[in-house]
Amino acid sequence: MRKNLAEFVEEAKQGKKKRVAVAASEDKHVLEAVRDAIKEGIVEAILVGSKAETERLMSEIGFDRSWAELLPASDPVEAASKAVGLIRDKQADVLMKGLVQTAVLLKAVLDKEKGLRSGALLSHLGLFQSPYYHKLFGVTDAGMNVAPSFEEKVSILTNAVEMFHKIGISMPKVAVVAAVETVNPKMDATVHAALLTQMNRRGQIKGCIIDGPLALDNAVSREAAKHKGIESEVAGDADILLVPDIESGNLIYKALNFLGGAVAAGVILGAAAPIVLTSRADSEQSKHYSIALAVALSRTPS
Ligand code: COD
Repeated sequence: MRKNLAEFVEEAKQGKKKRVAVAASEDKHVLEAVRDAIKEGIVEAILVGSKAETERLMSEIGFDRSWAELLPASDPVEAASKAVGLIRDKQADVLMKGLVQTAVLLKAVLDKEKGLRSGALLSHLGLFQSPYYHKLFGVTDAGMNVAPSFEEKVSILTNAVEMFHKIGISMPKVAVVAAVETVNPKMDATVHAALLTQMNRRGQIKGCIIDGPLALDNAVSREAAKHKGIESEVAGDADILLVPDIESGNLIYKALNFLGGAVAAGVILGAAAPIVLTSRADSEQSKHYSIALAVALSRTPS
């Protein structure tokens, strides 16, 4: 059971280097994270973006120009398209978001002809390390699917469970979180949670243990669950929190980072290659861990 995201860095050091293509590389935190990953021997990098600004930032942070390949792009849209192209042409293994809006990068990824669709729904997962929890846990989807339908939640959950299998958790516990822990027909999130739980019990969704609806406190604290009289294998020991929508997910994500002393690695799952997707405000450390996680995932293709 992993407790620290740094374990992915140590593991990545043991294997073969992967190539990262950065879309819109003119971002200081992103360049610092890539610089560190290069120094550690985890990755090689192709930096796609404004050449002048990327070179200026590289010299500011002690990132030797000879350590990475630079591919000029005139704006973030072109940078996203070129970086995606590098993955499609198998010149890179991992895509990373730089100074480009999430939606712009994701549109390039979803492009029907030139994108990285695999047939699956793409979704975001933030893998968190919190000082108040006994193991790493995932929050999904806090970054891509805005208001997922029930069917889309099944796909988001499947992506997350497959990712946990890849990182060595064979039977992850999934808490489908909502505002309350009882089913209220007026709250779709609670109805969806109950359906997912029953589908899991009947063997329609395998490879994980699902319980929900659970309020966030019941999902992460056995005491809180006991207090409410909830008997659940998942309560207090969840590996994955499946959230109702991007708003609730993003609020959990930011609250953990800015008020909860947590750090996260963020990736998009379900595409032809892992995509490092952290928010601009995330720390250099978070971007660094995200690269290491993406490297781990690219070593174990589905
Ligand atoms: N997986 C696979 N295919 C998808 C997905 C997905 N998650 N989302 C859309 N598609 C396909 C659709 O089936 C369709 O064929 C095509 O892509 C376009 O679909 P639209 O019109 O619904 O999607 P877009 O291009 O308008 O928007 C897709 C985004 C991912 C850009 C959009 O959902 C978005 O802006 N998400 C939020 C991103 C964001 O701002 N995150 C920051 C929060 S931190």
